[in-house]
Amino acid sequence: MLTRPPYAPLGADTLPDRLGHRPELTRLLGPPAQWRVREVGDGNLNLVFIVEGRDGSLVVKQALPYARVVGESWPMSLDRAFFEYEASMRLGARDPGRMPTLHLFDREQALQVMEHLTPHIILRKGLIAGTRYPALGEHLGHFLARTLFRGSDWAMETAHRKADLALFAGNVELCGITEDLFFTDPFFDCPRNRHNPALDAEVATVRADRALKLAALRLKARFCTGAETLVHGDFHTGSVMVSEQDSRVIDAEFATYGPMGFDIGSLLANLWMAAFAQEGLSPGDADTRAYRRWIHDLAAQIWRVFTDEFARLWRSERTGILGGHDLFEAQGDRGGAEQALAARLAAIWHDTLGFAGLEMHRRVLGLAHIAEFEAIGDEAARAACERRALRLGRALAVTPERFADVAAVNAFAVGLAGGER
Ligand code: SR1
Ligand code: MG
Repeated sequence: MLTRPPYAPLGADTLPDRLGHRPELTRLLGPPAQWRVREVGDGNLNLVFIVEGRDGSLVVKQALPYARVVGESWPMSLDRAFFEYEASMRLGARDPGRMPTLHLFDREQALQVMEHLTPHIILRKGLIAGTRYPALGEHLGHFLARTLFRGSDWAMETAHRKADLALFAGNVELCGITEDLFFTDPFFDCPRNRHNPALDAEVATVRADRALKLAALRLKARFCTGAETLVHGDFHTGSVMVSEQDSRVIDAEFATYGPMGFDIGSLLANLWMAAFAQEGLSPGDADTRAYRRWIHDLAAQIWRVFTDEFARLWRSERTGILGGHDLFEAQGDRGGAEQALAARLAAIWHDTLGFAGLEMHRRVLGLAHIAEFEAIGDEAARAACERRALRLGRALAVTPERFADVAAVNAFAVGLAGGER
């Protein structure tokens, strides 16, 4: 009987020997003797290798049995590679062309071999560099609408949907990380937290802020109990890769059934934070303000494209458990279905604002910070940007009713940053 080797982490030096017999790689790369391997992972969890061969290049991603950002003291199940694979298949099918092509998944080795996206870079890095991406808003708005709608009770029939819910209920470890890191850690003195020392006063204020903590707990309840759809679960600007014309979504290992607004809020929060960071990265010039405006317009476009596409799908693909055609369209009452759509979008917007507010808190006060703020070398300048993120974040989480649309959030953000558009 052929025994499969037990899990072992790859290294740049061992990868050709370990994977050189797999046709999924040799077919695209050519002979392993000519492979050049670089480890390029800069995320919080996994190993990522770029493998270049005679005939092409590929990416190999492998989970480690611990969280890379902390080290072996934080053991972590390899199952996350399985959930990432399962989620990527679903998200990719719901919005074709937006996820990298997968060539191989090996559950035992917790590894995936996928398309090497080139000349793409991580969106976060593009935002730090001040690059504009003309197609990005449409791509991300569509991706959100299609994945969130098509994975929901409005689109899925009951047996398929329940089986899927049961499958992803197994992603307990990563879901637990989100529950802690997103909704709880930033609001108490958790040893995992870290923050800019110039923010000590703000940290004390946050931890004494009962209204904010109540909002955090309310939103945690939404996240834990609002299993509306299969969400990506970590949909920030580090999970998007971009070239001038293309946008791809990566890293779906945190996927879980959750509220639609979770992915949208995570993304918009990261855009609003990237806009705040501009002032610290290159203070005061007209280009900085113009680029900040571009980011704000991008946030507005994503929401607009999302709502338009969501409405289109609502009208054309609402065939799932919650479809409701018998109650409305079948009785000649299209207005009823439109009223339900408006209510759904209003609920998503409300959730989006709250989750965005908490994402801002955890990226300033929790374990996992963002490169946009970290790249601001001067502590006081960084604190000024982070403080604005905390102020906006609190307003979004505690008083979402103040913000009717993205324009209102953008205007509030501009006001915090000194007013000038
Ligand atoms: C220990 S994992 C920390 C964070 O990194 C991931 O990208 C997620 O955002 C997670 O919360
Ligand atoms: Mg990630």
